[in-house]
Amino acid sequence: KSAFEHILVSRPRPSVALVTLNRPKALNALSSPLFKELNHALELADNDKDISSLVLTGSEKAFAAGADIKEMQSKTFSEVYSTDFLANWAAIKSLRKPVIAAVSGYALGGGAELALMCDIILASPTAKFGFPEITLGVIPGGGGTQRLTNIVGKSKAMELVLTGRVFGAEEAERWGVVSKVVQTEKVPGDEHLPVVHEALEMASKIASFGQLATQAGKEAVNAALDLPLSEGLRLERRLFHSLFATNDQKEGMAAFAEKRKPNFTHS
Ligand code: CO8
Repeated sequence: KSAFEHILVSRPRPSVALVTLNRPKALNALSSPLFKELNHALELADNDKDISSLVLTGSEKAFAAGADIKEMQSKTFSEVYSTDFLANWAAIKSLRKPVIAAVSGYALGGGAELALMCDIILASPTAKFGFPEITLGVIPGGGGTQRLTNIVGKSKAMELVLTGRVFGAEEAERWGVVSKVVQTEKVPGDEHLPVVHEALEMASKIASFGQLATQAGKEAVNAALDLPLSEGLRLERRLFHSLFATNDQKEGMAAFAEKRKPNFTHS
């Protein structure tokens, strides 16, 4: 367990870091002090050779109910503009290692945006996503209008951003916002919520492969959202080529030929 005030950090599986947002009294509302800790913890994990993948979660009731409205309430334009407020709340998207969001309960506003910055989202059937910023006289500011639109298309994104309507796990899965809804039966012998358990299992699976290949896979998929197809295909092919310079490619293919398990060394 960690010495942080607003988050908990643990290593419940070999090579897997679990980061838990922990402001229960405010439904994990996202504040500047919380992000200071979160960014620090994420950077440590990203630079730790013994960590291969991460899981980010909240509580059963709330992944995060948005940015801390009480912190934002009295801010002025000159303050938010001159400090580029929110810019350093997006550090998670620069991580090289895969991050899985395990969402239970509210993921609203900045909470939904934080989940969308992760690489994979798993949801419990209780998950409630939404962009209620419009009800507060603002709009999403953490990438919601861009990342949501990339996933669900213009009409649905407009509806969600302009009405603030909350949507559940089932719709989120149907639209591709989440990759899977995890049922709520407790896993015997596991202290975690089922959705967190499943995310840890997935993170362990990812951690069983070579870090260089998982990093390249993440880089290539992310490029699909940014680059024209021809450039994305070229980047993918170059990354594919580059992996032939790694020991893990030699080991992975030798293990297949010799009908044994590979022993990846992340080199
Ligand atoms: N900010 C600050 N405090 C909050 C927030 C929040 N976003 N959400 C909940 N809380 C606090 C409540 O004020 C309350 O505190 P207190 O006990 O001191 O009054 C406590 O958490 C419990 O909340 P409720 O009593 O309201 O609990 P309910 O179960 O009745 O309701 C809801 C739960 C529906 C989630 C309700 O709390 C709610 O509507 N919260 C606000 C949701 C919201 O509007 N979120 C969007 C915020 S704007 C935003 O996120 C901008 C994005 C910026 C980009 C970020 C990039 C990562």
